[in-house]
Amino acid sequence: MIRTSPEVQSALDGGRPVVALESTVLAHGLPRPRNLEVGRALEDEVRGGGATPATVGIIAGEAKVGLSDAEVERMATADGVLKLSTRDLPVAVARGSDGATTVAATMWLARRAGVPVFATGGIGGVHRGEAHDVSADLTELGRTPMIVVCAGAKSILDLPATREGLETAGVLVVGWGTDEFPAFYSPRSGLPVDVRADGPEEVAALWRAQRELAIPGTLLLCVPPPPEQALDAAEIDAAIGRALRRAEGEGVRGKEVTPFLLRAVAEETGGRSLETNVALLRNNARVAASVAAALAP
Ligand code: PSU
Ligand code: MN
Repeated sequence: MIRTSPEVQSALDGGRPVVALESTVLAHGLPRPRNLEVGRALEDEVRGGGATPATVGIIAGEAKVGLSDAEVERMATADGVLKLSTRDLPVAVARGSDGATTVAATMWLARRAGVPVFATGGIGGVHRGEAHDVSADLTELGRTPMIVVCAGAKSILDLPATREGLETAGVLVVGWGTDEFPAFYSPRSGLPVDVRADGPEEVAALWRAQRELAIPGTLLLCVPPPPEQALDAAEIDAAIGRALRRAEGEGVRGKEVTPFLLRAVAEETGGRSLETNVALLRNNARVAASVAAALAP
């Protein structure tokens, strides 16, 4: 049911480092045509770090770990690509549809293909407001042993509640050279990580211990956005406030909320949040490649 590309399979068989990448950020999280450029750039960053990229997605009902360049292009340009969390994977498979995988669904497929390291932008979490909109990313992070490299959770979310949700789910939250949980567009949230790691070897040691103890949850490696590209916390907060009011005014619900807010925040910051988003995605792909290399025998 899950097809691993020959290039990815040969890297795995040879014990060489592989980094999984998600496709929802391409299909639904970034505007065209930037999304395709970023999809390719992330693969290049992984290769530059000496690892093999494995972009994950569903093409015509087939779950793939390691999309070809033409398939990455299809994710970024085709109309009607579904946004799939883990629960939605059977729908795309049964109907023969194209689907982009969120953090949760990417983890599900990458894990089963034997890829332990995954780079993304920000994880889903608890949305602000009283709607009890909680991303299924949190559930998946609690039950799938992987190293997920991210810039924390997007500040469009309720960050204190998301941080608590990670704890309840049993996720080990590790700060990459920081003691603070990053806030995606800016490096600081005022919330703590569980442990700090300075360099890939320290991450690898934590991962090995976690595996030896057979703890099911994720090691969530939280990397602050590159300082030159980070946005001022007050400025981004104001932009998010305006974006949230627009979402409420337009009655946006369910899986549309995250893509809508990402778009609205980019508009409200005159495109600057988009540059931050791209910079941290690339940075996370580089960090993930270094961690995958440290795990390779
Ligand atoms: N982070 C980004 N851009 C994105 C997402 C995260 O920088 O597009 C996506 C991820 O795929 C994540 C999803 O899993 O948003 C969360 O969506 P939801 O809140 O509907 O669970
Ligand atoms: Mn949601």
